[in-house]
Amino acid sequence: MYVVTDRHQTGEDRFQQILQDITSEPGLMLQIREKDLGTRELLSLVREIQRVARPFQVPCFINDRVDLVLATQTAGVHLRSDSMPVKEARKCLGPDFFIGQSVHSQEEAIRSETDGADFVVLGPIYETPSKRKYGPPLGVGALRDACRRCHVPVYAIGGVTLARVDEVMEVGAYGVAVISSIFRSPVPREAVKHYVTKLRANCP
Ligand code: 3NM
Repeated sequence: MYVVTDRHQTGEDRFQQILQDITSEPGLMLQIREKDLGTRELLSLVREIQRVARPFQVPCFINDRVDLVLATQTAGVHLRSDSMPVKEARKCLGPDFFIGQSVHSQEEAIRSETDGADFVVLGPIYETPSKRKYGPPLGVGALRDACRRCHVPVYAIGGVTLARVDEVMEVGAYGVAVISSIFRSPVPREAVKHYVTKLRANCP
């Protein structure tokens, strides 16, 4: 269960509260994706999230910022498709950090794996108001093809709801990445719990 942050969907106070509530749920990993924050603000947010997440050993990834991963020693970086290339990020980070990457086609997924990404996040699989930039949804057929061809874990993102977990797992997804179904849930912790239960039920 890969939860991607977006404090604009909640407001600051509720955002902090949600992070505190969900990090104690087992099976979670977090991507800190607050693209509009300046370096210092982002650094303090990362440290704040680490303070909450570390006791529960929740792996944290920082969107795009290899430098902040090194500074804060989070689990790794989450690269965008237009971020520093995976190979360059690997040169900076070495073998001990994870590198995940967002990809928007099967070809990008394979390239990312070949370049050394540890996992990829493919989307948008479904229609999502959270991100229209990447055009129409790819659909589960594209997810199936990417999962067949990639050896690294492929997470499904974009409009993934609890009701769609079975479908994406059936076609071979390793897990799901979500924003709104957690940050817009009235009970985020329960939402995470339901996702993790459903994901575990789909594990071979
Ligand atoms: N990346 P929600 S879709 C951050 O396709 C993000 O790469 C996407 O939000 C991609 O869970 C997306 O609310 C938004 O649909 C996911």
